[in-house]
Amino acid sequence: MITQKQLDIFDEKIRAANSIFLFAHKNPDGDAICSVLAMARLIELNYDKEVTCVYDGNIPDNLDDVPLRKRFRFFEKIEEDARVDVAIVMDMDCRVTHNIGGAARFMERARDVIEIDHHQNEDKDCCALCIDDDTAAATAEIVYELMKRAGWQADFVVWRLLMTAIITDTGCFKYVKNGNVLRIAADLVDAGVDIQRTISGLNNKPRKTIVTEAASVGKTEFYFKNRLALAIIDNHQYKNIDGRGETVLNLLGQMHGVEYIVLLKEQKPDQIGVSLRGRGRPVNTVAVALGGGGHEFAAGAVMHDSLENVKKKVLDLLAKEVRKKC
Ligand SMILES: [Mn+2]
Repeated sequence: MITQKQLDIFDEKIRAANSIFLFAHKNPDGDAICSVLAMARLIELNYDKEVTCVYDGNIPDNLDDVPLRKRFRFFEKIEEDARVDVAIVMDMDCRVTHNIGGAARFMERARDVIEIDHHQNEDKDCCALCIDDDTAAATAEIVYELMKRAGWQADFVVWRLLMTAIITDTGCFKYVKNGNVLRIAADLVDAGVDIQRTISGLNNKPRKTIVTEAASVGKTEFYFKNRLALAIIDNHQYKNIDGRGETVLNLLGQMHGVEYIVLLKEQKPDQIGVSLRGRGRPVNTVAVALGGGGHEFAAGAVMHDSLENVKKKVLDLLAKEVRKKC
C-alpha cells in the first residue's frame, strides 16, 4: 500500500529535479526494463521533465520491440560528467548497490535516490524514499498503483509497457501472489491492451538462439533416477544466446519426473553461470552455497572455475538435497 507521505515525497523530489535518471538492475529483465520505461513516460507526461534511462549488462533480444526500447541507454554511452539530481532505481532485487553494475557511478552522484521494487530493499540507507511491496508480483504492479494513487495521466505506451512487464515477471500469469496483478491486467485489457499480441511480441528471439538452446536440451544429462536434469551451454554456444537460456529451463521444466533443473553456461573458459530451478523443491540454499542467491524455486550463481569443476560441485550439493527428500 502506497502512503500519502510516500506520494508527497516522490512529488516533491521530482518537482525539484532538473535531471532525473532511472535505473534497472544489471542485465535487466522484462519487468525491470518496462517498469523503468513506463515510469519515464509517466514522469514526462505528468511533470514535463527530462529523464534518462540507464542500464548495465545486456538486454534480452526478445525485448527489442517493446515501446521506447531505444530510450534505454548503456551506461558507457552516457556523458561521463552528466548531472543527476534524482536517481530512481527499480526492480533491483534487494541490493541496490550490488545490482546496479557500472551504472552506479551516475546513481552515486544523485542528490536523492528513490527506490521502487517488489523485493524488500536491504540498502535503505542510501535512499531518500523506498516504495517496496513484496506482495506485488512485478515492479510494474507498484508503478500502476503509484500512477492510480497519484492520479497521473497515462497513455497506451504506458499501458503496453506495464502489461509486458507483468507478463514477463508472472510467466504469463503463472506466478501471481494474489489477485491484484490480475485485476490490473484486467484494467489494462479494458484500456485496449491485447494480451496475445503482447506475448507474441515477446516471441521474437533470433533463430540462432532457439537452435542453440534446443541443441543444449538435446544433450541434457539426467541424474538421480531422472529427478535432476543438467544442460550445458558451452563457451562456443554462449555467444548465440542472450545470456539467459530461459528456453532450456522452460523445456526441461516440462519434463515428467524432473524436480531439479540445472543449466551451466560457460560465459568464459573460467566463468560459469549456474541457473537452478526446482519444481516444488527449494534450490536457493544450493545457490547460496555456490556464492549466489535468488528465489526459493529459481536461483543461480556465477562461479569462477572450470566447467568440469563447477558441474561436480553443483552435483555434489544437489545430491544432498535429493537425498534429503527421499
Ligand atoms: Mn521484477
